[in-house]
Amino acid sequence: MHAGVWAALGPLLWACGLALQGGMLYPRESPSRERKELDGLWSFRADFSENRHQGFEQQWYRTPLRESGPTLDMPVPSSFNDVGQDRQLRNFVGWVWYEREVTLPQRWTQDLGTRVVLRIGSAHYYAIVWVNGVHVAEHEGGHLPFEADISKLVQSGPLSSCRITIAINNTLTPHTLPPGTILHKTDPAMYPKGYFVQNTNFDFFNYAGLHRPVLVYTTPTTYIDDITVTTGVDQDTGLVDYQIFVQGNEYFQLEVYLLDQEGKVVAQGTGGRGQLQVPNAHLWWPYLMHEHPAYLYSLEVRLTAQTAAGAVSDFYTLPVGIRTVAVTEHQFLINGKPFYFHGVNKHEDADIRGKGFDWPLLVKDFSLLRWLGANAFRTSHYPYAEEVMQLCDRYGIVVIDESPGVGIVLVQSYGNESLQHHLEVMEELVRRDKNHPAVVMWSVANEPASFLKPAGYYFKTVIAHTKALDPSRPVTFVTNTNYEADLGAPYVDVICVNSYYSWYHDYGHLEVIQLQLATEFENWYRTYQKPIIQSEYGAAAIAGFHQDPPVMFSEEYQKAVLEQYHLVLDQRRKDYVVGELIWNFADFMTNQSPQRVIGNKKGIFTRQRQPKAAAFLLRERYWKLANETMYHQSSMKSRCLENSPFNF
Ligand code: GCB
Repeated sequence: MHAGVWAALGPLLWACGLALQGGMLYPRESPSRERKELDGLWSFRADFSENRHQGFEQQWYRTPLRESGPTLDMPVPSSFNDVGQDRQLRNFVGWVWYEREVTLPQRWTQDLGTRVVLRIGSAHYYAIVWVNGVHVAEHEGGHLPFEADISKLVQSGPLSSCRITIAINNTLTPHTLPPGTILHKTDPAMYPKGYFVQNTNFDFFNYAGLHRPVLVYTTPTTYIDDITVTTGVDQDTGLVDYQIFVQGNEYFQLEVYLLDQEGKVVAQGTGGRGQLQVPNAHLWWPYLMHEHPAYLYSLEVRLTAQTAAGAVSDFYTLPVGIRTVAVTEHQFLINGKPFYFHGVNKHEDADIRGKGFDWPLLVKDFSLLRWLGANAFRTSHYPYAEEVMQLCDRYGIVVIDESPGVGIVLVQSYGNESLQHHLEVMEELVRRDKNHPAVVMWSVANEPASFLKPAGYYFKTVIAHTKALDPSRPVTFVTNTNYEADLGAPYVDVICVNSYYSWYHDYGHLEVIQLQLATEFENWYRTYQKPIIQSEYGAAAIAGFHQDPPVMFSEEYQKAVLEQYHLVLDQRRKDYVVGELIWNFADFMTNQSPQRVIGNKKGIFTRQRQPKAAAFLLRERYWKLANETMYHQSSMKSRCLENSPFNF
């Protein structure tokens, strides 16, 4: 590795091999738990020094950031890239520093029976955290939450305020997920001193910063650390298997109540592990598959323990959807019924905020999904915010939950170091998302070079590990490799395949699509006898560009490509094709290149979420599919027809 890469990474390397500890329950308020959100303006500085290391050399975490130099106001959550006018900051690679002073309620800092936890929803890519200058956490990976117990620090003095400093490095190396490389260009006739670039093999902008909510929350010192729920169905009875982990005390009692949406207790149990049986259970059904989709029960967990200081209670309520998932040779089953994915691939991406979490944007996106008649999406190409997953549970939008394993194309990225990290990321992802009924499949990677020799062992291991972590869900990875060359395909449960006929080759020749797609489907199915999802297809269209007969980049061409795909999908969905996910829901930002026009324009909505012509085409198709393939209940059918914007 070039010395400069080490300089750019710095302490990134300290943390390789950190073991996973504890649960990662979403912080919810309860009679025993409080939370304080730290959204808003933070102080910020990018370390532009040549080795990107001045912040560590001068220990910027020791004193308020404003004392070591000028700072900017930086909104959280947000990417730092697009909020200012500075081109250098937009493209910055290296360490940036965030800081925020927080005043905590007095009880949190004085009651030694209270545990105070700092939680960071996501910090892309590598983060180091200090509280009042004391190192409390490090985390690798930009899309999953991490926490630090800061009770001792905030309860040690008379002050109820604390200073949180977070240093974040967005550098990607062959061993990060996603991987990347740093290239130093040293020809003095061509490049200024210190010039380097971050290369990646994925097609979205490497936004960075504090992308998701940061908060401080409390629990008692004896607390519910983790809950795992899996569900089953036996005739009309719903089965809810639960396992609860407690920290802080060996002696405790647990009571568990399952409440329906009216607040009525429908089942109860005691102890850390058990099965609840729910007669005449309301199942969790996907949107458009049932007249009451997305039914959620509430699992109330009550912990009591005796401590030296007296009795302690902790309460946590988890939403639970009762449903089953299964895969046959040619079907994907939810609650025993064939499910056809008609949906989208998304990105966490928008103007100004980049990958920053934003409630209005989230609600808009779900409005559009429902308008479209989409019943599913894939979290291409990394785990999305927890709040997104919660809305999927509530609205019945089925999720293929993807890891950040995108752009794994270098041989170095198939070595042991990368593999170990990939396994850890899958652990973190499963730990975070295992209880979401909306999540029906894990995707361990997108378009890796799965034909390279080490890819077979690599994917066999990652997929087996994921199945061991969660035997209740199928596992896939998304390929664009030829069916004969793909070394990962034997291990997946569902073949997810991307293709761009008449876009990346045979430009403008719409007449090749049907033949090429049909041949591809047949080859995959003949070789593996597994259900297939068309996990990406599409064409770019610049909103407002019109050309008839269709020409690439016009709205008409985008529509025409989709229509050709749909003809083949309509034949094969009767056999073994179990889904179609358009690339992409909305236009999104990418690196600059002559192939991209201020980002990738394959959205059926613009980046501002306005429809292109293809959105109306897909809307018509998805509602039609919903009416054809839904669970055949006559009342459901009439209801769907009523709500459908079309009259079939
Ligand atoms: C793909 C990738 C996706 C790209 C897309 C494209 O196969 O999975 O990340 O954005 O193609 O538009 O080229």
